[in-house]
Amino acid sequence: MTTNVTVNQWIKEVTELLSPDKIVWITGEEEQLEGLRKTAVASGELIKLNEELLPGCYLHRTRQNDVARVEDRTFICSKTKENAGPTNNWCDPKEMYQKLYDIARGSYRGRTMYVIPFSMGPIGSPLAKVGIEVTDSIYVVLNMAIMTRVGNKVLEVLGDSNDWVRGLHASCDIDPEKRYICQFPEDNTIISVNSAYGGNVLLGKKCFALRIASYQGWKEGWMAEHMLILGIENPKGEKKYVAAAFPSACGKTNLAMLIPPKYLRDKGYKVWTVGDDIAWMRIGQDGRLYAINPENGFFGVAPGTNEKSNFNALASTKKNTIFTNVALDLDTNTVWWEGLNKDLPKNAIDWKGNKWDASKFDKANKDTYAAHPNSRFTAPAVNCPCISDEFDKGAGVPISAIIFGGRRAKLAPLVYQSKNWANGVFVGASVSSETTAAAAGAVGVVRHDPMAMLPFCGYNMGDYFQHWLDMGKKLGDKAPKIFNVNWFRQDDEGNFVWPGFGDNMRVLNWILDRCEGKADAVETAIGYLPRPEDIDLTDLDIDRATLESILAVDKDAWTAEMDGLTEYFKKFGDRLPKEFTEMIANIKANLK
Ligand code: GTP
Ligand code: SPV
Ligand code: MN
Repeated sequence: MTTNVTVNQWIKEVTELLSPDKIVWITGEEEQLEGLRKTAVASGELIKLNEELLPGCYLHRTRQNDVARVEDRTFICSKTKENAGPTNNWCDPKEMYQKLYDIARGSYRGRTMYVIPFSMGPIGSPLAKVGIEVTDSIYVVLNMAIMTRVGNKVLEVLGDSNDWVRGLHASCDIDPEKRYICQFPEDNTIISVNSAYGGNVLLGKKCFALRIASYQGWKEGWMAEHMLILGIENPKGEKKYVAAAFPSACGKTNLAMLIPPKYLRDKGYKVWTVGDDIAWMRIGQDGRLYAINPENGFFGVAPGTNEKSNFNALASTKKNTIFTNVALDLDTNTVWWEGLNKDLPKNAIDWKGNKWDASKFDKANKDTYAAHPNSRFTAPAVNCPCISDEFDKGAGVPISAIIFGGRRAKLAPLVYQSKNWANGVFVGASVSSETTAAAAGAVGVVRHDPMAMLPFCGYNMGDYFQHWLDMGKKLGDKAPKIFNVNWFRQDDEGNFVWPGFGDNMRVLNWILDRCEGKADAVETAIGYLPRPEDIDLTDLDIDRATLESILAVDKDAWTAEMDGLTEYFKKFGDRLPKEFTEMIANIKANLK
């Protein structure tokens, strides 16, 4: 409870709208959360897992129609359609409020309204911001208590301020036809109805920390980005930080927690995780760009996570973790997913709640999978063996390099460096990537996803590109260097060419060396590329010709890519920075 007038007024309004039987304020105390876990287990909302093997861990299954973000039902309700821009669904705020209120009205009847005060960023950090989410789902409360900092302390730092984000979540009937995820950036308000899954309902995450915050950053002169943040410590003990934007399910969590190859570990290289999904970045007093991770946990993709691919992520899930839509191994009362190990469980329940028949498992048929391809773990960041000392400090870490990337079977080389900040902004804006299971819809279709922010930019993306250019002008020669990477090149048989995962450290080292002017490169039409000998291949079984194949710039394919980009950029009309058109013309001329 609080004496904040704006908070109390809003709680009164939503109470009248939703008609809950009871109101419970989330205090942040462990005792209260433990009581909620017990209630959820009793109702079947959560399944308690093996306390010895997975202490404090639970499994939750969502409805089969509610397993991912829903981009076609996500709206930016700014006053004018132009301000939402050509890449967002838009609806007039008045109309949308009315529609959502009609859907949500009375829907908490017979239920409890949980009020969750939460902080994005360490409580009280000058870079942190406060939100309040009301929900009728204990699953949401428990996930928010892992993913954000919740409770009374948040209300204390908020004081009498009106600078907080309103988040209303109502599960309703989980009716996909009435599902809406709506942001009202000018009102600091989010309303989400008829879903109970991840990014649709943990309103601190994509809705606030990206869609609302990107709008705030535009207005206030900072940046909210879909980026991991990691620290690389060299043998001298010096730490450098990089931020990287890849689309959903394209390797942020993996890169953020990577374990360097043995020959680099032996030399003393270490990697520290600051964040795995979202970065808020501001220009610091020394003129450099500083980043914080506004989250407090990881909502990570389960399938493919194993001891070898991502040891640190797996270790993070060994206690106090909530698993969503993975399989339940009845013999051990633990969880399983495709890619965890080779021992398919013999006695398991799949993510749909049915007995799973391992003998019918067919890699090519997702219907036979035990875990949903977008099944996830919600794990506290403190569990991560390589969590950075800086994670919980509010000051942020100085960023040396910004990396963009996507999932491209062809074309995009392993790595290249942009020619300068403005060209780097163009490189980010030109990211295309194959769609993944993180959002409902077709998987594996190449689409434009500028800065990995297509589903998350809370305003006109033309203005967003301009904001990036303006930040570069303010940063001047202190601006991070900008790179592009692609871990996902495939050969003609569909195998990944680059080993990826921990071996991506070899590419990070080239990137950092470039930042310090210590590594060579060749200038090409698209940017600076390493020569094959510039990437350290110690202990790696990859021949030079193979490496050359993913470091080549195919002139015809790149010319076609530039033509596609020209078409795509047309949708931004006069809001498209003029620089971009000039750069495309330049690249095409240089490709000839
Ligand atoms: P969101 O949480 O949706 O934002 O995803 P993310 O960007 O954090 O992706 P994540 O690290 O969870 O990786 C998604 C998938 O990509 C997993 O199946 C990984 O195994 C796979 N992956 C990650 N890094 C690499 C890599 O370097 N090479 C290959 N081939 N696959 C990778
Ligand atoms: C993503 O889709 O980028 C995620 C998962 O990180 S969700 O929280 O569902 O958005
Ligand atoms: Mn994400």
